[in-house]
Amino acid sequence: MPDTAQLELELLRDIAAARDEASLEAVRVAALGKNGSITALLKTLGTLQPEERKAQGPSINGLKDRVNAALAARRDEFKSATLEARLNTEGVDVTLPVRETAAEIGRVHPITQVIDELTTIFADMGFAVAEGPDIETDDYNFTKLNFPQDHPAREMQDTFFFNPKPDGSRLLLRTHTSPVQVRTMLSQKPPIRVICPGRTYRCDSDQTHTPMFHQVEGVVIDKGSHLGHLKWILAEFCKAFFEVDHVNMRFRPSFFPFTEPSLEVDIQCRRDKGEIRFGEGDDWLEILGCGMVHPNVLKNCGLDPDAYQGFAWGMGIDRIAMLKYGMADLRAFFEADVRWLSHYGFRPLDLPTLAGGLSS
Ligand code: 2U9
Repeated sequence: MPDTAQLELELLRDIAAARDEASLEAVRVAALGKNGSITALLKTLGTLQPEERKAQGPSINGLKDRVNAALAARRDEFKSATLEARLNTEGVDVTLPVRETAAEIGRVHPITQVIDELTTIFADMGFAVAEGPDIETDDYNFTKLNFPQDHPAREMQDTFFFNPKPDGSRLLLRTHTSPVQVRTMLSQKPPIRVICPGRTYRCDSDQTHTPMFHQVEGVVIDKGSHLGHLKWILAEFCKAFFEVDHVNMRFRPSFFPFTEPSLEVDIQCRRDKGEIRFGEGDDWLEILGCGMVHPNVLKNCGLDPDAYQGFAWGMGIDRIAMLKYGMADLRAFFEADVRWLSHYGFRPLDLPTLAGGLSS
């Protein structure tokens, strides 16, 4: 009869002496592995007579169970010690500032911000936003807008044309967002109140012009719309956009093929050490053009000029963004410099609202 009690004593002592998981595993293999001491005893059971097996079986199996239990208990002790060590060394300083997530680090480009601000202001006055393609036909960009065939804007040096098609017609990159209003007037019945912000393109590049720039235009078509409505809308827009209680505006006669009469609008301002203040001062700053929609344009867009009249205006988004937020060079808008964007950009979660402030 094997001395299981002595073997158990030795194994329990080796288990208690194991200092880490690796040495504990060595004890397990020596006892319960393929050539282990307990495995060897279990193998002898099969060779014994039934009576002997009955006597030795419980003692050897009991030894195996107790050694397995001791191994598991020692393993748990190692796990607890490892956890304890980590808890002692890996402290969390809850006083550290919270790390910003990607959505908080990102910045909204000033042009996107200004488009959001414009949309908020005009939506409050009942305007919808209309969009259209950047690539346009000559007809929608020029002809329907009453540009004569020999108008200089139709020249290659002013407009980006695509190669002519076999029938001689040429597509182009829209030079203003006006074709969007043409499409709106052709597809909707008056009353119409839309603004059209978007990208526009002209062959021009210097400190104050880029070949791609942004415009917002607006149009109102109804039976009784007149210049008085236009003046009120523009004054309300300027006050809301420049976040001042009062603005003085000056309307000067001008000429555009698509409006008659046509006007250019200046707002009063004071230039003070590189800063501009609106609603005060002796200076005037041109900010937009406008007018009554030309009867030919109404006709070209399927409307009877004797029944309907409308007014429209247009302004450069990049320019009013520079005025409001004090950027000196237009080209920086399109250089994708993250340092510039982190300085001039806006927090994505601070959405402009009239109640909460447009730019706060
Ligand atoms: C339709 C009828 C009329 C849009 C208008 C202007 C005056 C204007 C310029 C301002 C600065 C463009 O970015 S800029 O160079 N625009 O002065 N735009 S009225 O008139 C329209 C448009 C569409 C069907």
